[in-house]
Amino acid sequence: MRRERLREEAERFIRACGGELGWSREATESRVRDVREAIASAGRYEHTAEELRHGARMAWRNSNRCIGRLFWETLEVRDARHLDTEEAIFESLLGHIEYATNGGKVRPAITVFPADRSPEERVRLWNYQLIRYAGYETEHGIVGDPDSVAMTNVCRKLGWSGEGTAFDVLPLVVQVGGREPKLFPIPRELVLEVPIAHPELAGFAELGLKWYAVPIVSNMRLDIGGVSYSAAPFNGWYMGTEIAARNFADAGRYDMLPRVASLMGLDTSRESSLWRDRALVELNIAVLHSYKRQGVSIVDHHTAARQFVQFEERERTCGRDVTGEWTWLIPPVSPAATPVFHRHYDNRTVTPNFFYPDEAAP
Ligand code: HEM
Ligand code: NRG
Repeated sequence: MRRERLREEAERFIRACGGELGWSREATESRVRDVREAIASAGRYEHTAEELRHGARMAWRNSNRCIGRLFWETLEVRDARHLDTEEAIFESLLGHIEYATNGGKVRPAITVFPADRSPEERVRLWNYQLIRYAGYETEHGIVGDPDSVAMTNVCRKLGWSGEGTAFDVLPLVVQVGGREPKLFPIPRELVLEVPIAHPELAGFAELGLKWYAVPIVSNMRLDIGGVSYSAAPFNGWYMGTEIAARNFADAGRYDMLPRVASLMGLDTSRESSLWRDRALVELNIAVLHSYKRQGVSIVDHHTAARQFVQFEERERTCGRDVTGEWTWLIPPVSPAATPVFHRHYDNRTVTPNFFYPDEAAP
């Protein structure tokens, strides 16, 4: 980023941070001067631990597509800016998985690795999420998660081979600067998973479905006050629909609706029997039931939507505008039965925020 722009972004962030954290006027202005000087002399500045913590929380608060933002202040920020080897970064990622999983009582967390010095010299995690199932193209179609076929091929080229089940956890691929990426399998005992059963439908467990406990998005770039952190994996807990209505149901993913419908004995010969809709509901019930039964954190879409409205109210009380992307905020099942469907959202991008790898901040 050009110096002038960086200085503006940095000052705006420091002032916002100071305002929200109750710094004195003198403290804020003195910090602004220091940051200005650092940028003028070195072309960059470093966040204090306090700024990093609050900046990451603000980034969550500003994530327009996220319905889970009520809890933004509880985000645990793990400062890993001092790590510069692939091995140390891998160890820290394992620490994140363990901390976040917490035996099922999921804790929202983010681990922040060194800031990007230049586009060529940055830490990159090639995985979309730290835990994700492989997808294999075979003669009989895709085995596993079709969404992971490209990443699975990348891992194979780097020397990895999976067992070939529908639920093989992909290894972590870590790249530092311009070096070759390194591949690290995740120890099995660190990956908490939930076998899916239905509270009433007996045959449901025989579908052999399971999913991992914690979604840890690892391909997004965190931007705070003009400083870019390409490696900053974060997690909360799942909303049931993400797994049941999309990962398991999409025709381009595990495509389970026909099998669930047949297990339920539904008439799939005509669309107007609404067999897809009925199968979807039972799939959602099964996922919520299974996570709850095993003591793994999960939220249903009605509760999440109400929590989101509470977030909007709290933000207004604090004098902040809420931005949001309606098309992502509404859940994929029964959207109009949630309050979010009936509200309007301003989809402006405010920073700090998370961006896709090669997406520029506005
Ligand atoms: C997106 C829920 C925590 C940042 C989403 C989505 C859901 C969701 C349902 C839409 C995902 C999709 O349709 O694929 C939740 C819940 C959380 C949580 C229930 C529980 C605490 C977090 C945390 C962060 C975060 C801790 C960051 C610190 C985001 C971002 C997106 C998102 C950046 C957009 C992802 C994209 O564009 O692909 N969230 N979230 N969320 N969430 Fe959250
Ligand atoms: N839909 C994706 C996960 C995207 C992020 N969702 C969260 N994030 N809940 C999936 O794996 O189904 N989070 O940080 O909690």
